Amino acid sequence: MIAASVSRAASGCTTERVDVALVGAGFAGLYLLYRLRKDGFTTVALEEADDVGGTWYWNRYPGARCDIQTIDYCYTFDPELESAWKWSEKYATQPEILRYLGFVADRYDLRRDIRFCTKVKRATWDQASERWLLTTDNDAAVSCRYYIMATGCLSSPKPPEIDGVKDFEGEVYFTGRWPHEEVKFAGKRVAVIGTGSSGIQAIPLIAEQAAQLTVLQRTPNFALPAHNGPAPADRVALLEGDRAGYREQARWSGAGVPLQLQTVFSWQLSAAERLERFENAWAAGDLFCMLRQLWADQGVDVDGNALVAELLRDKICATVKDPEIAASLIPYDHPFGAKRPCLDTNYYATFNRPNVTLVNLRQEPIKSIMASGIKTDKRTFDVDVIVFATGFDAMTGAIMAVHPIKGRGGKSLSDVWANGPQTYLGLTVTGFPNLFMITGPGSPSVLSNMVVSIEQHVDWAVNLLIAMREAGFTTFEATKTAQDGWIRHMADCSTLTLHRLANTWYTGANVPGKAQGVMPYTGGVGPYRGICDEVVSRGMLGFRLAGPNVAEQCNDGEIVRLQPDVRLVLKKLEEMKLAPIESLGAQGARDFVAELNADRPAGRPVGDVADGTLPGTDGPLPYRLYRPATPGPHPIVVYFHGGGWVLGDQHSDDPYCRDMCRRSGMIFVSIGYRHAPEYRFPTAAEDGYAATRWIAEHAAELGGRPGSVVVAGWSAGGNIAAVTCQLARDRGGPHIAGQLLVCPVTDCTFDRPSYNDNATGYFLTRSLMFWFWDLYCSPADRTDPRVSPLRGKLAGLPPAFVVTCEFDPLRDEGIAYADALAAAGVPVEQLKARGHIHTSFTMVDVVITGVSGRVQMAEALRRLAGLPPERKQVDASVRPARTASPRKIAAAAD
Ligand code: N01
Repeated sequence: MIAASVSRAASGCTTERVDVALVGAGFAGLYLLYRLRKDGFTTVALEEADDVGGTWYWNRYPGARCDIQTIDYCYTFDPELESAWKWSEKYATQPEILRYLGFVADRYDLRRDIRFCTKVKRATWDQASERWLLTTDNDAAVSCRYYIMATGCLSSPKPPEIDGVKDFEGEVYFTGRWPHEEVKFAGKRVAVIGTGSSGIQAIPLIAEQAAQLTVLQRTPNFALPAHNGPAPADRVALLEGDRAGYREQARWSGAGVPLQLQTVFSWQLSAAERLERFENAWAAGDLFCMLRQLWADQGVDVDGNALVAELLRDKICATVKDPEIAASLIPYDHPFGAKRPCLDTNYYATFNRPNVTLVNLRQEPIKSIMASGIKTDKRTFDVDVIVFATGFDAMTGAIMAVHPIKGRGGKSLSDVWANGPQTYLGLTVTGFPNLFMITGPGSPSVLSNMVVSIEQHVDWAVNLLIAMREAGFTTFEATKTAQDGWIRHMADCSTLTLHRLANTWYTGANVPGKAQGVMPYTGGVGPYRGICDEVVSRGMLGFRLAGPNVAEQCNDGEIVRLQPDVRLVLKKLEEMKLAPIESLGAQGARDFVAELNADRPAGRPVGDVADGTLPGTDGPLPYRLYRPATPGPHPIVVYFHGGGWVLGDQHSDDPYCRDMCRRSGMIFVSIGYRHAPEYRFPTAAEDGYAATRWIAEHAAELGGRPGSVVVAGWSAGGNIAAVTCQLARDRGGPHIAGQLLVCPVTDCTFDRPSYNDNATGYFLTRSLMFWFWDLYCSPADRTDPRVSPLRGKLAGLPPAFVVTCEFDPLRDEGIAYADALAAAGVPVEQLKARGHIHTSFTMVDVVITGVSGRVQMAEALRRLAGLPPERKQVDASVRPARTASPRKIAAAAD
């Protein structure tokens, strides 16, 4: 039992002065109190409820449980606490979690610093004293140096937005504010509005008691069975075998639970293998298994996701006996996982009960609530009880709506966030000095095991306060540059997942009029932790620190300028401590690249892949042809692979060629041109031209559309493509309809800024480019347009689409070539890819943020070939028959 709470509200109007005041006594508030006290800060916690528990205090509705396994959903800061508490079930009930939080509060004697039944009415930053002044509803004000919101993400229930709630004469309950006394449903007619996690947990239990239950569903949600019971033995054994290691793995994982990521893609599995994986995850009764462990593309790609969604739909059909009810319960409007899925116990089977009615509000919306019940536009339901399971003003509601927060210059947080929340790291806000939010918008929070995120945030924040105290600083504030950078990084991260494709509380779409955008950090718990650590190791990058007797410190800047997945790739490469490629010799470098390529994700299926040879100037040249699955003839793209004229072959850009073939609906022919140092300049260029000529002349034999070809190439291949266009113009053909140049080499000088700015650290280095040039071309030949096409005549060349990447040594020469083409009257489009590196677009299914660039390239290829715009082709085999609406989502995903 939780001990009786003690409020120690000060009497009269005295102002309590503390180092830190915090709001909330849930998981975050309790751990904050523990840490702050341990580290010598005077602290007070203000809590509206009369006891600890936070969300677990308020959400007492029947069936409320956690849906992350409880051995993971608990504090890890004190191993003794871990051994002092034993969970009774795999998913603990709300009363057990509340008992646990009471136990923690007692164990560390935290209640003496909590003022219960205290609501903060206003928080104001006082510039003169550099302190926050809090006024409360029980007269006792607080003056604090630091103010911390530990108010949770799902604490502010959202009004139901239905007319007439006040007219209802029966009982009304909100799942998010459930009474402490038992609610009796026996013999009553009950209506539940809302089928999110709360509704889905409560509905089966209410149905067991009520005389009649009417479930009013606006949007169906995906739910899977919890299969609750004892914690799974294998998981417990893992934890107990190496508790510290297990916890550490969780801290660096994607979602705060130590699970291995899947590396196999859906298209590498047969339907039977996919089904087996799905059934195993279904049997495991674990959200994360279903969300992350089936196949690698399920969370990032609409097609991979549609496969899971369809299997889940089959389960609903198999459980619900009435096909019409089953059809209403099946979600079609969002990818699985884009909206928070639910764990249930007998949810779908509940709709087989004779006392349960499902009302599909999409077919008959609620018109109003009346004295006797609920009126839809087709019927009236007389009920005794209405349960609103209508959710929360999530992420920002508890921070903004609860009380005005006025920062520097009297600016209010709700004004500053009127167009959506803006934070640095999800922890701080520019203009609001000395304010922390634990799991604020921009933190991994609700997309993670909350307790893991909370412990990280609290440790990071308190460690900052300690470091400031030691250095004599008394204020911190995020800079605008840092915050703007974080907002950009958040937007980049949101393209890594499918959350942006659903209308949910993650995006603010559940609250009418709320600004919309993905609010939690989608880049993962481990990467987030690494970024926070980097902020510290780079001298509190993005923070202005000041104090009365010390010089102000501000290392301004953006913490992440790379695309999030590019950053991870580079970190992995850094950890591998590879020798510079140029130190390996030509053969060693080729072996190394072959080894790297062997480990990369296999490219996706296309209609047909055929290897062949074509006659070059001095003998046969190998090629690989990729044909789309659609009926031909298709226009042909002659493709030149990357590799600095030294590395690679006709297979080495296989995933890129497959992807572009699928997206553009065009044949790709990748040419095995000869390489340096065995064949130096101008062999590669002449091979490229000869191959293009032969393919153009034999287009029909290859199944292609005769008349003209498009050329494309990446890196040195981009160089060959550009040169081929100049040679074709000057040598009387073939006719080239357009050129796609991806990060091309266009010039022999190394003095453009990108060569220095990006000289090292972004995979392709300045020194590697020196080596490539040396092997391919002697200095005397380097200004020849057949290797430096920027120095050639540019008028009369085919239209071009030129792609450059921000963190590529070759960036500026690519831009220079595009600009020079335009100046010469050639139609040119440019894609300047922010945050990308030289290899971003060819690392298919590794650099997910490269997809939108390849979509643009494919569209450009179609334009260049004179084809109408078309959405990407998707295999019939992976397009489930029932999913009509996900097509819309697929289009949005592109
Ligand atoms: O809220 P929700 P929730 N008329 O927003 C419907 C966590 N949680 O409290 O989708 C009719 O998900 C609304 O319909 P629609 C978990 O993270 C965890 O259930 O907007 N219907 C939706 O069906 C969860 O995701 C656990 O069309 C209206 C429902 O109400 C989050 O809390 C347990 C309506 C709201 O669903 C929120 O869950 C419980 C209207 N005017 C919650 N307005 C665990 O297991 C809203 N709806 C740990």
